[in-house]
Amino acid sequence: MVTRRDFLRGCAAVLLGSRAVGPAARGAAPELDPRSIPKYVTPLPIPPVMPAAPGEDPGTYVIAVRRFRQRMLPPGYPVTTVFGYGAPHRPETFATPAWTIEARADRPVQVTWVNQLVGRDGRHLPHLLSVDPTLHWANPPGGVAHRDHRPSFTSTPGPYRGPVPIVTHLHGGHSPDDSDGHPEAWFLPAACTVPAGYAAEGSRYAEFAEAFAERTGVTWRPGSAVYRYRNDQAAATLWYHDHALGITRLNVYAGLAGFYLIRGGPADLPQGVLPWPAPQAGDPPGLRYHEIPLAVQDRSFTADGALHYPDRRDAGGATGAYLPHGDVPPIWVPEFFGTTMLVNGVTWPVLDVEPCRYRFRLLNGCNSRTLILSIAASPAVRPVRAALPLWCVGGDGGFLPSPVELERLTLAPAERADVVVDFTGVREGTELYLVNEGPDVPYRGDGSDRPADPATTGQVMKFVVRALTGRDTSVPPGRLELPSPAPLGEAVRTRRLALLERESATPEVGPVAALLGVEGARPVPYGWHDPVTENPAVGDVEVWEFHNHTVDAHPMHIHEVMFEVVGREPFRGPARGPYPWERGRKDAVIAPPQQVTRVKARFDLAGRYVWHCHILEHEDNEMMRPYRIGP
Ligand SMILES: [Cu+2]
Repeated sequence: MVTRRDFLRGCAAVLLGSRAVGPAARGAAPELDPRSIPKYVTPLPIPPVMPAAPGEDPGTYVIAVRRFRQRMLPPGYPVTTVFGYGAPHRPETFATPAWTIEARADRPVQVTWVNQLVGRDGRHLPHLLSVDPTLHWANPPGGVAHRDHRPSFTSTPGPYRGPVPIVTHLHGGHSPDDSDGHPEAWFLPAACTVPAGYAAEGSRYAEFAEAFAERTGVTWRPGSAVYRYRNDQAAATLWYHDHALGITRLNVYAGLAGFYLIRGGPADLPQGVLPWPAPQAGDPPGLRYHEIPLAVQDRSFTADGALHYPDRRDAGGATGAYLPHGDVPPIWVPEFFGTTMLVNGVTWPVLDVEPCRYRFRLLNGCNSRTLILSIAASPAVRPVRAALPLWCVGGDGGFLPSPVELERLTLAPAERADVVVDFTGVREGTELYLVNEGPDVPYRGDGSDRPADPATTGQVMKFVVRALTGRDTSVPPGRLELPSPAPLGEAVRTRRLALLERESATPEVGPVAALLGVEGARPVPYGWHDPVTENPAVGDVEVWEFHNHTVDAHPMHIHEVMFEVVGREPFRGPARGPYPWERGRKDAVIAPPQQVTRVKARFDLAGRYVWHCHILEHEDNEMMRPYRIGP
């Protein structure tokens, strides 16, 4: 638990640190040509392990959000201003992606999340990116009465420049609702410049703070929230990221994401079976690792090194199309596709590997982009011929029933894959590439997708095979026996849900919102503000059907549960089971267009949760619904 004194000390550190940062670069600089950026010059950063709070029980963390600079582009280019997580008592820990939280199965973790997006003199920092105030979003200026609303305007507004709301979700966590990072449980920094009348917290913050205090005795300080994670779940690759209402796409794009790994328990393998070691707390720099998390993200930059994200919606010059005159949000864009590929926070990195086995925990941390990954001998030849297979051993929620040998791995936003790559026998000096054949536009998965630009976003990272320095004692992937989760059993009901879109009344503009709803003879769309329509009883096993009436695939994510993928059924065509790499437990599933995608889950913690599309632009603009477990 952070004390008041620690909290103030944390703020003071920000005040000092912020002088070096200066205001975020805005506007004028042209976009950086991705083809001009040299590839494979920056060594892959491997996120170290997040240190626990000093003087506290193990498993107790204080993690703040700050603004700082980080080298994302190669040497010789400007550094990039980002948001990121870190431990306030160790300023060098602030990074994006964040340092990894290492958790053990069945040992709870407590994190005090602190919003330190404040600058010199304790003034709040505005967002790095353009916040669209016309969405149904956190809306702090609405005050207590109109926070978490869609505000009304008499003329088309510019971006919101006020204090930034944050709230952290542990993605894949079996978390009580007070610790789940509900989108309306956000909080502003405890800054001296929050204007009078602004809401400092989201509309659900107080009720979760009260529930948390009641069950733990721990109270939340202004500008922070304390969460407890049970970790009573299978060993798996989780991640934590921001989830504030209507601004998640910008907070995550600015850098608010990190890995959270659960190890141990009956659903893990003994250490040494899979390639090892992974980073551990307190490691000195420069160690070699054979288990490495890889967060793949697309980003665009301006020539001054700033992150580039669209600051307006193109309405074909029809200014009357924008809210409040028309129906088009002036800044929000329906999807985002960056022009460069980053792994662990740097563009197109290179990793020296030994001719032996590696375990890579892959995360698609992109806002909108679906990846189709392979390992190839040539970076730009298409179609890709795999030089080495990807042995998929696990997914979002833990291990698969058996290893799956893949030439290509499809990974939608938020999905994870636990993969073994065996470089054994590859000649020293060989160069191999992680390449991407997913599209530079929304993924459809119906065979019509065109691969990403082979010169830029079609490339991800390079491996250079060096000399072997030790004996590989891990088990070859084809011979692995994996711990399999027990099946969930019969469902007590099936919910028929619909994935929908709303088109602008102005021709040629396209969608103005993505929507969820209830399937029927005519699907009924609901917005975020509509009452809960999904209310499983505690302990119920249910099948949820996603009837996708749109033209693109949507990666659907349900909080609180790890589901089984039952399968997919085209609106006109035969049903199929899950893909082999989807046969473990999952928390996100690709729902292709014009198909029904079925998942089955046990809902077992009473409370208020959400389900949503994990294309962050969709999630931020109505493609998210509240749901409730139990009374
Ligand atoms: Cu979507």
